[in-house]
Amino acid sequence: AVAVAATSVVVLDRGNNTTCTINLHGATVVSWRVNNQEQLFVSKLASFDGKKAIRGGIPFVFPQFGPWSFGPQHGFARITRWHLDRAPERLHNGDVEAIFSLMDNEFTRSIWNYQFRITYRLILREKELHFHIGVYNPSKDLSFTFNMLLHTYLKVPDVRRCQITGLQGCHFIDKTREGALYQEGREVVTVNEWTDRIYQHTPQEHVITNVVSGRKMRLHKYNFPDTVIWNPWIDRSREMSDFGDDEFPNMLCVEAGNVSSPVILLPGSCFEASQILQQFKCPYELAV
Ligand code: TA6
Repeated sequence: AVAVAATSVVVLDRGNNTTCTINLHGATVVSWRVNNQEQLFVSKLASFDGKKAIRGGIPFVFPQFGPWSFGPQHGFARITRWHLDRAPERLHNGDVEAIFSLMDNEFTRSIWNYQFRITYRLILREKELHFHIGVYNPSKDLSFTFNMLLHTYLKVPDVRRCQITGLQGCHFIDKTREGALYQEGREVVTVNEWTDRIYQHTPQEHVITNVVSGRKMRLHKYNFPDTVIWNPWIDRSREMSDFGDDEFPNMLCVEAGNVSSPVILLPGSCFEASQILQQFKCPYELAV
């Protein structure tokens, strides 16, 4: 137990070069390797000093998405130390599972005075990473509302070659155009400029093409009705001290969350949401 208390990093190792690494700071997944290929982007300038969110991987956004008059942008979960409830263990089917939790503490209550408990279960499968989240309200009489989002930074060879499906017809808030509301007309969305959009009530599945080693990434989500697409491009890259000026071509944020309408959690109730990331080759792709 002492060893665990000392460490900040938990590794799930499924064997044959399939691993997942979580930093207890923000329960941030900082690495997911499939056949020893890294699937996630982490900036070379990311800070791991526990003072700010890790720039990359999959930060856990809760209870607020975006600017917050009560506290830090994107809430406190991604800058708070989580607890390892269950160390990595192999399941009967060969998957590896670990369970993390975060509950209210002096720091969170100083910002947002509600009791809560989040359980975060990660399961590493052969070419998949599963995220199961439960948010529980232990209060006898107080409800609270929250946003929640997995801020996934995908690693890509060149973002200009990526296509994102599953957004056509959805309305989106465009933060590059003063938050105006538009409707997506394209069957596949591409990113060729600063992009910062909150797509609302999106389908449960997106496919992102041309991720690492030219493969595709399927993002399946449950109870996460919205999808944020973000790439800072060159000018906003320069505004971030923990993001290299030349890094924007190699990342694409596709973020499943509850953003456009906060979740209302009644006393004694629980909210569950999950995401599955699955890396796959095009079925008709020639075996190279
Ligand atoms: O998810 C997109 C976004 O809301 C962008 O507006 C940008 O601010 C990004 O999050 C990163 O935010 P951060 O607080 O991590 O710098």
